Amino acid sequence: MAEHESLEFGKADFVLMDNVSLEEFMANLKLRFEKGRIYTYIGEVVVSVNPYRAMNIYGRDTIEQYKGRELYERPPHLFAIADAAYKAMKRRNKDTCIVISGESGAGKTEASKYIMQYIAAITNPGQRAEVERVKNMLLKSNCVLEAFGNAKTNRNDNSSRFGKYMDINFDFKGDPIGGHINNYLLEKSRVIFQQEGERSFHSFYQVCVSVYVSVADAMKVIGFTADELQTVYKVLATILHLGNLTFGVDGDTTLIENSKVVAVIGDLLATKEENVEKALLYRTVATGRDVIDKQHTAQEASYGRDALAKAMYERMFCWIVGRINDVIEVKDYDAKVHGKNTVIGVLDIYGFEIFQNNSFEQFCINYCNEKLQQLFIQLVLRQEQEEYQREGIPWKHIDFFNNQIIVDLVELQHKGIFSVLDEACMNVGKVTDEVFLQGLNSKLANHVHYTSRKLSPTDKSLEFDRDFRIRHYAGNVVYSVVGFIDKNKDTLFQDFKRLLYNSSNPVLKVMWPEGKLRITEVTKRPLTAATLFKNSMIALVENLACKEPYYVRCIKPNDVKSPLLFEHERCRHQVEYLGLLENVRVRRAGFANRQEYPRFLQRYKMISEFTWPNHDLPSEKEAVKKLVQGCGFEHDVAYGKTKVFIRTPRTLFCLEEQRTEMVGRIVLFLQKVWRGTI
Ligand code: AD9
Ligand code: MG
Repeated sequence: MAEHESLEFGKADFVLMDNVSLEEFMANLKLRFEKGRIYTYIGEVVVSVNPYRAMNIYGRDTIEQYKGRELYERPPHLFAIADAAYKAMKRRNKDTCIVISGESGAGKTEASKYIMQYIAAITNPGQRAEVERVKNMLLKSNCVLEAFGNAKTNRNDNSSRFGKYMDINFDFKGDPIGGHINNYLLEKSRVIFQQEGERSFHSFYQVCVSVYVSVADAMKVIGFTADELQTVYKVLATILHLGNLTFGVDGDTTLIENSKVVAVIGDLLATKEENVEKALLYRTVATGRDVIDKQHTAQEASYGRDALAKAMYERMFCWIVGRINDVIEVKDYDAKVHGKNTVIGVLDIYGFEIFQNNSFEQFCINYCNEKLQQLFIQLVLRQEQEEYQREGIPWKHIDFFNNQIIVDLVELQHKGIFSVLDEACMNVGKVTDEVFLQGLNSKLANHVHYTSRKLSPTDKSLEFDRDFRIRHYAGNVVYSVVGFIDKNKDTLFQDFKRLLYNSSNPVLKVMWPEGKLRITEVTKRPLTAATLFKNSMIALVENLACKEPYYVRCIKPNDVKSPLLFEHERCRHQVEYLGLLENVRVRRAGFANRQEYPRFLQRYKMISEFTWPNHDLPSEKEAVKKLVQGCGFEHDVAYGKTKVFIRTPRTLFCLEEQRTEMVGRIVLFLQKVWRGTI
C-alpha cells in the first residue's frame, strides 16, 4: 500500500476503505479520477480509469521510480504490476500473464502498450544487440497490427477488432529473447459493412494518406520485403475494387455490369482477367464423377464477392501476424531447448460490447468476455476461498455472481447456443437464420439467461421477431439472428481459393495453400467459425490458467471521451459487473501471501536462533510458529494445515529485509573463516 501518498488523493488501495460499500468505492474512484490519480489497487489488481487525456506518468523518470520496487512502495501504476510480473518471472521462475479487461474504449490497448514499453525499458542493461532487436520488433509490431486490426467504432476511435495475446520469452538473465502473438477472430465483416458513424480498418485509409508511411516503415523494419509490401497494397486495392463490382442478369445469364473492374482486379492479383470473371460467376461442383461449372445467380455472385473480400483481408491479417511471429520467435536453439525460458503473456482482447445492432461478432466477443470473467472468478475469488477452506483457516463466505451458467449457455456440447448454431448449419435443405432461432427457442425456453421475442412477446426491448436476448454478466444484450448462419458457415467458394493459389504472385499464393486441392479432393467440411472460436477461447483460458495472473481492470468513465466527466451510473455499472467490490471483500478477508512450511523455513530460517542452522521442534509448522513469534509478527499470520498465511505485504517485506541482512552477515563471516581471520 502506497502509504506515503496523501489521503487528499483518496485511498490508493480499495482494501483500505473504512467500510466496504459501493458508495465508498465509487466516492474513492471518483475522487481519484478527479485528482488525476487514474490507478488504484485492490491488492495486486490494478483498477484503471481512462483519463482521455495525455498523462505525464509514463516517462523515463517514472519508469526509474518503479524499477525493482515492491508494489506498495510507490503509488499505484501499471508499471508496478508489470514489475511484479517481471520479478515473479525472474526471481521465482514463474510464467506469468497480465490480463487486461474492460469494455470497449476503457483503455486496454493503451495499457498493454505501456506495459510492454516498461518491460522493454527495464531489460537488457548489457545492451545485447539481439535483445535490442527483439525489443524493437515487439514494439514495432503493435503499430502494424493496429493499422490492420483496429478501426473507428462508435465506442472507440481506435477499437481493436481482433483479440491479441502476446507471449514475451525471457532468458536466464531476464532479457527478452523472443515472443509470439496469437490473434483471435478478426471482425472481417467490417470490410464490407460498417454501422453508421463507423469506419473500415485503419489500413484502408492509411493507404491513401502519408500516415501510412510510418506503418510501412515499421513493416520494413520488421522485415517485410518490398514485394510483400506491394502485395499488401494490392490486396487492399483488390478489396476496394471488389466493393465496386455489381452483377446483373440478361435472360438466363448472370453478368458483371462493370467489367472494366475485373481487368483491374486481374492485374492486381497477377492472374488472367477471364479467370477472375469465371470465379466470380461460376462455381465448380463435382457430381459423382463429373465436374461441372454451375452458374451463380446474381445474388449468389454478390455473396461470393463479399465472402472473397472478407476472406482476403482475414488471410492477409493472419499472414502478417505469421510473418511477425517468424521474426520474433526465439532464435537461439540453446535458449529454446535447454535454457531457462520463462514467459510473460499480455492479453489485450476486445471488450464487452453492446451496439445498436448486435450480431454474430458481438456474440463471440461477449462470450470471450464471459470466459475471461470466469477465469477471474476462478483464480481470484473462488480459488482463494477454497484454499482457505482446505487449509482450515477460518473464513466467512463471500457471495459473488458466478457466471459459469452463461458460459455453459453458450458453449455446452449439444445444448449450448454454439451447438444449436452448428446443428442448424449442418441441416440439408434450406438453412435459415429463423431455423436457428427456432432451435434456440425449443432448447433454451427455460434458461434464465435466455429469452426471445417468441418467449417474451410483451418485452419491449425485443423489437423484432429475429431478436433473442442474453443476460450477460455485464448486462442484457439483444442479438439479431440475421447473418448468424452465414457467418458461422463462413463459406468461401473453392474456386476463389484456386484462383488465388494460382496467382503468379508468390506472396499471394502462400496465403492460400488449400487452393492447390482439386475439386474432387475437397471432401472435408471445414470447422465452423463458432467452433473454431470456441476452441481457441478454451485453449486461451487453459494457457492463462497455468500462469501466475496479474489483472488490470479498465473502466470507461463516460461515453463522450471527456477527460472531465465521471458518469456515476456508467462507472457504477462497470464496478458491479467486474465484481470489484467482491474482489475487495475477498482481499480484505484474505492474506497477501502464503507459503508451504518447508519452503518458508528454507528461506527464512537464518533470521531466528531457534531455526538456524537447524531446529529441534517436532514439526516444520512448529518451527515456523517459533520463528514468527520471535520476529513479533504473530498478529499478522495464520497457520493452515500445510501453509503459513501472511496477511499484509509489509510483513513479508520485513522478513525479506531481515533475511537479506542475515545472508550478508553470514557471507561476511564465512569469508573471514576462509581467510583464516577467525
Ligand atoms: V477496444 O475494446 O479495443 O474497443 P480499449 O482497447 O479498451 O477498447 P483503448 O486502449 O483503445 O481502449 O483506449 C481508447 C482511447 O482512450 C485511446 O485511444 C486514448 O485516446 C484513450 N486512453 C486510454 N488509456 C489512456 C491513457 N492511459 N492515457 C491517455 C488514454 N489516454
Ligand atoms: Mg483495444
